[in-house]
Amino acid sequence: MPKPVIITCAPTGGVHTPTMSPHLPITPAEIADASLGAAEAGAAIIHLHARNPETGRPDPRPELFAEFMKPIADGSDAVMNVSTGGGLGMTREERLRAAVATSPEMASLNVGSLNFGLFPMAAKYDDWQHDWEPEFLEMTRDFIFKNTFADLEYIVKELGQGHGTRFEFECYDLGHLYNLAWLIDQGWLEPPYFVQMVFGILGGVGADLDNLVHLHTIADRLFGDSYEWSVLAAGKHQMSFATQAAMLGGNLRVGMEDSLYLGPGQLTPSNAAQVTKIRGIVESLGLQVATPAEARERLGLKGADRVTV
Ligand code: KMH
Ligand code: ZN
Repeated sequence: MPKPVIITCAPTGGVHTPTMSPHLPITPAEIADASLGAAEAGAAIIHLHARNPETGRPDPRPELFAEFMKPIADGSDAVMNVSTGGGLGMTREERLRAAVATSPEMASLNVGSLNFGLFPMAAKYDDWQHDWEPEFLEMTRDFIFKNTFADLEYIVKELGQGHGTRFEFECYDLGHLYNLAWLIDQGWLEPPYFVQMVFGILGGVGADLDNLVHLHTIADRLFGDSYEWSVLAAGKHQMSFATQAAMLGGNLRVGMEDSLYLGPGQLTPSNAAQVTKIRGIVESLGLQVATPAEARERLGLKGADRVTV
């Protein structure tokens, strides 16, 4: 029997900006509603970022996370996964603040440095809601998303060993799988490892099915049966890559962090709509969707009762 598919939903992220969609969750109340809707639709894991409620800019303040994590915990049993990627341009300390404050079951860990080019999106809009939006996107023309070995060691020790938090290892290219293997070799991590393969970021590996198959082959070789794998693809590739991951026996991530669309040219009205769509595809393939309890067991999570909300 194939394993049930673990759906992660990332409802807002730090990539898109408010001008791009009127449906992008911004305030803590909106992020809480979006998360609860996604959980209700079938997401077992919710990958969380915060935004400034007035401007929509990615914001590291733990008090903002607390404002949506409490209602999510009260209203669902979904696993909360706190981003340590934050918003491009934040310091390492800023990126870690919310996870250190909340001690979550899961946190993202970006397993290598890369160019992270958002600037092509700036050309698509000319009537911005906020001045920071085009500046933020243009800044990425000369920006490296820094995740050095020192950063990785720091985060793994601080959050993993310090808080019992387990990681969504975000791998944007083949070398990142080897970076993760190196971290494991140091004895700093315990299996199972949850590898999130990321396709279609300008600076990372392209959204090409051959790449997905190759990364999966190499991950199998490096991590054997000690890992669970999941796939996300940015923009128009989101649904097709999520579908391909499910067909190949993997897990998947959707959400407005990675795509604002439900179909070609159609802005998604909500995160729940994306989860509902991919759930329908998964079930039509004869596969089941994992519950949060199943995800917790398979990923070896410490339990929602050990999160500070
Ligand atoms: N939007 C993803 C491609 C993080 O939060 O740590 C990047 C991401 C990073 O999810
Ligand atoms: Zn994220």
